[in-house]
Amino acid sequence: MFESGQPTNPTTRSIAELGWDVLTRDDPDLGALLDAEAHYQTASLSMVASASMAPPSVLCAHGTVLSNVTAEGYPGARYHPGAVHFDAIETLAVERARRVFGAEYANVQPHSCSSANLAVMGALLPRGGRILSLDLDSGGHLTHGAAASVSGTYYDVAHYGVGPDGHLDYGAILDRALEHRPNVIIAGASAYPRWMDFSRFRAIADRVGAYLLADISHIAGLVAAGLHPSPVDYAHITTTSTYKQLAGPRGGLILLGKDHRRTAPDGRTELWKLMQRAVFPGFQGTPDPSSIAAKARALAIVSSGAFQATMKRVVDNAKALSDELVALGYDVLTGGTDNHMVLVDVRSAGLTGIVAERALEECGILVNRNKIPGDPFPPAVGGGLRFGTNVLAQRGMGPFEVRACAGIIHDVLSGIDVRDSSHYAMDGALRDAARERVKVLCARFPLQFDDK
Ligand code: DSN
Repeated sequence: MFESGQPTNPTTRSIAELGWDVLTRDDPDLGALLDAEAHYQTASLSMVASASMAPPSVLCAHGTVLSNVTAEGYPGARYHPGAVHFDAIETLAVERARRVFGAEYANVQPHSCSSANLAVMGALLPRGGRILSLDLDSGGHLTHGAAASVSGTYYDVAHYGVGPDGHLDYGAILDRALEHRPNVIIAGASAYPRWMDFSRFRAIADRVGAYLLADISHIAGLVAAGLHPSPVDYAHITTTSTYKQLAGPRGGLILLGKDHRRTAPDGRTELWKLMQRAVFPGFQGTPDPSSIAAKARALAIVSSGAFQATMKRVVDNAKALSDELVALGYDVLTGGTDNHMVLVDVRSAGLTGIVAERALEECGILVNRNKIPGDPFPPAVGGGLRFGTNVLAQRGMGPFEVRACAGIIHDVLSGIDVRDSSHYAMDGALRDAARERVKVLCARFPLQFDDK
């Protein structure tokens, strides 16, 4: 496997160091692209709400010899030999996930939160079973029963939306639940800037005899830091992705709280056992050991005081961004935010989501277009923009810098010449000035790509 002259018994550390040299030597094209990506991330202001920057030790844990381990099953009950160290690593990840979220049970094997959600639904619902979830235009997620997702074709899905003020209306959700009689209610969003009241969701679920699934992918860091109420003891099952606010690898978790021993729909199996089987062998074969090691590392970082401070800055920054955008005349949905996310209806500024997204990207600011409640545009265009403050906070920026970002964003969006719903023109001087301001901010708050 190693070139002659290279160590024959390398330590993990030397494999990591050797790996980069071998890659750039043997595949300079790929090496150059990876280098270019690192520079691009350093020089861009990422305000994509689902993004975070994985710390170097998480990236390191993800790129190790564990990639060579094949081990279906769970620790102590594998279908392949040679899992002694991987067993210990998966056990560590499970223990850390349980501790971070105060959970009774954790499954760290899902390849993503999408797979976790599908495993949960597949285990709890019969074919054609009924789901009630937030609709896509109101901030829901594809895997919560959207028509384009397998979850929307296998199950009978009804949606709740948001009220005229953009907030969830729990009375209306109860009415929808009484009407649709779902087997599973999903509380979760990918574009909702306010707290979710999981206790009220649970009361609604209990009223109609449904299981409650909370998908906290976007807010998992805030939940872990105690800055958003936790669903773990309200929902029967909680899922999350690990690469968003947890700043870990691509992957998912399934967490169970006080209902972990409650019986599943068959009336016999305990929920935690159902989840074990649902992930493996139900929806996945071999787990990804590298990803599980990186989850273990990310969850250790999530337990630290530094992570808590970052999450506080995430929320402070989002509030500052929202206030500044409102002051600049933008239509901020719900008038503000409780989490890391700010949603703006850009139509009143004479824009569409795609035009605004592309104009900002041209200047080094990454924000994604989003559907908004009552949106007349298709998803590829969108009437809204979704901002997030995870990465700005990770870079060490605070409200002062975030207000500066809002100023650059406003100068770009108010300076472009909009041609139609998808096209615009930008003056070169405007672009150069914005890029220079982005460059200066990014240089003052660099991303950390080493362990110093
Ligand atoms: N769900 C998508 C988002 O919120 O951006 C990506 O995971």
